[in-house]
Amino acid sequence: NQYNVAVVGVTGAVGQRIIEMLEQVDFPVNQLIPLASKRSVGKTVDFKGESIEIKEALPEQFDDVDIAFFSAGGSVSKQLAPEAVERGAVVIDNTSAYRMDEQVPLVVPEVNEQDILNHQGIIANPNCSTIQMVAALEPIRQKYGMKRIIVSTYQSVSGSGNQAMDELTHQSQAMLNNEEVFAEVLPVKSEKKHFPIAFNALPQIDTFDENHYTLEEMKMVNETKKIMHDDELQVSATCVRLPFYYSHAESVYVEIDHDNISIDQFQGALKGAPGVVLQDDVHHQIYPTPLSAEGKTDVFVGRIRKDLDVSNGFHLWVVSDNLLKGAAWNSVQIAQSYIKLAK
Ligand code: 11C
Repeated sequence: NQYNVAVVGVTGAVGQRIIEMLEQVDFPVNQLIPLASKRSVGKTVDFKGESIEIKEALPEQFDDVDIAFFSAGGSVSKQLAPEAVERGAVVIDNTSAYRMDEQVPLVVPEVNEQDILNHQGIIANPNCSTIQMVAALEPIRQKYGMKRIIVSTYQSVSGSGNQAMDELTHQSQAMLNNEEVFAEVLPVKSEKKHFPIAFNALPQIDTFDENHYTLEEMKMVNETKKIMHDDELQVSATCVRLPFYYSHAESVYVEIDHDNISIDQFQGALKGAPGVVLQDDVHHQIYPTPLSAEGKTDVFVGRIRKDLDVSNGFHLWVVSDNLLKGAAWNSVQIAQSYIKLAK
C-alpha cells in the first residue's frame, strides 16, 4: 500500500525533518502534499529527487489525504486537524493541542504503541522533553517498576523555534564583541520580560502555571502519566533553557520498586532496548552530550549511578535530538506503527 501524505508546517524545523525522515525510512508515499501558510505558497520542497510546490493549508487540501502530519502550532491544529479527519485522514499532531484529550492517544511507540488502536482520527506526539525521558525509562519500569521520577532538563534553543536560535547567535556575537545585547524572544516571546540566553541559563520554558511550575514542566508530569498509564507515578520537573542549538539533556532521578539492584542490572535493562543507546563508561569518559546526539534518532543514556542514600534510587543522564526523536522521528514512527497495526 502507498499513502497520500500531507505535512502541515512544512517550512518549519520539524516539518523539514519530517520530510527527511519519510525519505530516510523510504515511507510508502504515493503523493506528498506539503502545506504551509499563505506566505510560503510557491516555494518548493525536495522529496526523493522531486521538487514539490508548497500549497496553502486549507481544508480542501485534505480531500485525498491518508496521513497528515501537523507541526504548525496549536491553533492551526485546532482549526484544521478536525477538517482533515472529517475528510478521512489520520492526523499525527506534533502540537500540544490534543495531547491531554481523553479521546486522543499520546504515543511513544517504544512505550505504548498499542494505544494507537484507540484513535478516533487524531494521534498526538508528546512534548520533546517527555518523549526522550519515557523512552529511556520504560525498559527500567518494565523490569523493576517505578514509583517516582524527579527530572531537571537542559534544553536547547531550537525547542523554542528559529527566532530563538537567531537570538542565541546574535547575542553571542554581541557579547564577544562587547556590544549591546538585545533580548526579545526568550524565555517566552509573549511574556513582558526577556533575558539573554547567550552565556546564561533560563529556568523558564513556557509560561507559569498557578502552582508556580511552568507549562513545560507540567507537560512532563501529565504526559508521562498518560503515556505510562500510571496516575500514581510521582513526577516532578524543573525545565531550564541553555545556550546550545540542538538536543535536550536531562538529569533524571528515579525510585524503582526494588532495593539492591546493581548498576550492572540497571544498565542491563537498557542494553538492546528499542531506540535506546547506552553510552555509559565513566572509566573511559563515555557519556552522551547534546552535540554527540545531534542529528541522530536514538535516545542516549549515560552516567547511571545508585543514589548514595536511597536504596531504590538511581540517577541517569538522558540526551536526544529534540527535533528528531523529540518531534519528527517520533511522528514518523507513529505513522509506521499505525500502518503496521492497521494490517
Ligand atoms: C521547548 N519542549 O523546548 C518545547 C518545544 O509542546 O511541542 C515543544 C513544545 C511542544 O521549548
